[in-house]
Amino acid sequence: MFQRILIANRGEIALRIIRACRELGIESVAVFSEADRGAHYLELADEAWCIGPAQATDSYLLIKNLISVAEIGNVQAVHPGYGFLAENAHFAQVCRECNIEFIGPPHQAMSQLGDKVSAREIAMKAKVPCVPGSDGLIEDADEAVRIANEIGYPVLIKATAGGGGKGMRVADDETSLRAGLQSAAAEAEKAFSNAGVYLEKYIGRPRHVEVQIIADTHGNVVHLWERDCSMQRKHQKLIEESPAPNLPQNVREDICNSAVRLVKEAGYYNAGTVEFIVDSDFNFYFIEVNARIQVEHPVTELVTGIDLIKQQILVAAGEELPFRQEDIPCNGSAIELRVNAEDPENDFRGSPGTISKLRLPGGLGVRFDSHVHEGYTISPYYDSMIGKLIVHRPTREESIACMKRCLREFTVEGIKTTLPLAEKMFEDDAFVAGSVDTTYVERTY
Ligand code: MV4
Repeated sequence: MFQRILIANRGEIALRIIRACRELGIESVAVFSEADRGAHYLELADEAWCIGPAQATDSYLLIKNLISVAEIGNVQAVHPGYGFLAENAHFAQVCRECNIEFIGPPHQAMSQLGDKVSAREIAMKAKVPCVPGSDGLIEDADEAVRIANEIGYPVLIKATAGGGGKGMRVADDETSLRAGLQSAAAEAEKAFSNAGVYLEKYIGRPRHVEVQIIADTHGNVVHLWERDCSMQRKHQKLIEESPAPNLPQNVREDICNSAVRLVKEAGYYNAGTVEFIVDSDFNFYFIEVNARIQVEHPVTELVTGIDLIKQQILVAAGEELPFRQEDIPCNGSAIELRVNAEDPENDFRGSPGTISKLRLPGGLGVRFDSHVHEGYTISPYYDSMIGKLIVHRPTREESIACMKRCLREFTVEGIKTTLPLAEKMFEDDAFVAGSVDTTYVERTY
């Protein structure tokens, strides 16, 4: 087992990993940029090292500084959290070459699944339903037009090195397809240094259902049920929940078992999420794999009772999973609300600043994962999420009632937050009915 772990991240996920280490009796080495100096969560780590200025490319993304801390901090493993270097296969490789265990998937599987076209090929081999589309990258526009005529418009042009919606274009006819191919390839080249694009039939108004997976290095792979993340705006999730509302049990099991088959086929291990879209007839289609722990992992921890960060560390240390698929329940209903320092009245513009007053909700089934405190200054250098409010109750109705009670108790002053929008969302009839799709928030709010 590891004696010391470097946490190559910041904020609420760094605190989350510090807590898991503490409970496992593992020392934690935290890092901070000048913008995060003095944040209270750093005091909970055994050590905290400054790795550079606020700019992420000179601190949290700077591999050589992170590896330097790993060396002088004498750690045996590094946990990347999410964002920053969590899905950077080069970082995973550098860690392993420096004899530091990377708490995450093997870099080969990370690269293979990070490439959307090769992920589709693996999915098809594993008999996981994929959206009808091109068989690999699009080599020329005429080929694209032929494929689009076969699968029918509208079609979606996607960047193979993209993800999370970046570099996607919808085309309704041949003209917009030819134009879309040019602009998507140019954007992909600029954003990912990889202009490769592929085609998929556009599934209108899909739900976003993702499956939590964890696999060890002994061939054991289990799913930890699904999360519905359809309440999102411009690919930024606002609310996530488990189980997915109004999804028939047989569909749930098919989606979750498909995710297990895909991960097995890819030779993947550690935690990961297999993302699907689901149409109004409950047909589900594989979209992409997120080869990291995700922001919304607490939703799954609450319905399964499994500490995912601890399991990641144990798997990275070579332990076998301590549970089998039949041991994993999905108890009750968990709903997570992301709380962002953004102004919903101003197109969700970031609202950095100092929190002058903070009153947190509590009570049975209430969890608030956050690094902030009264007097904390939200930096403009990093993402705007200040915390996640997660509630877990026996039924979805009770969870919604509990969330609404928490929102009445929750007070944040000194910055604008998305809390006023949250109150409206939890009152929203379509949301309460569990019938929203991924376009709902943008169409309604
Ligand atoms: C799609 C789709 C419709 N049809 N693929 C968005 C980014 C990545 N998660 C995949 N995404 C989508 N792929 C086909 N063939 C609709 C989306 C999509 C979406 C998917 C999941 C969650 C939120 C979304 C928001 C807009 C579009």
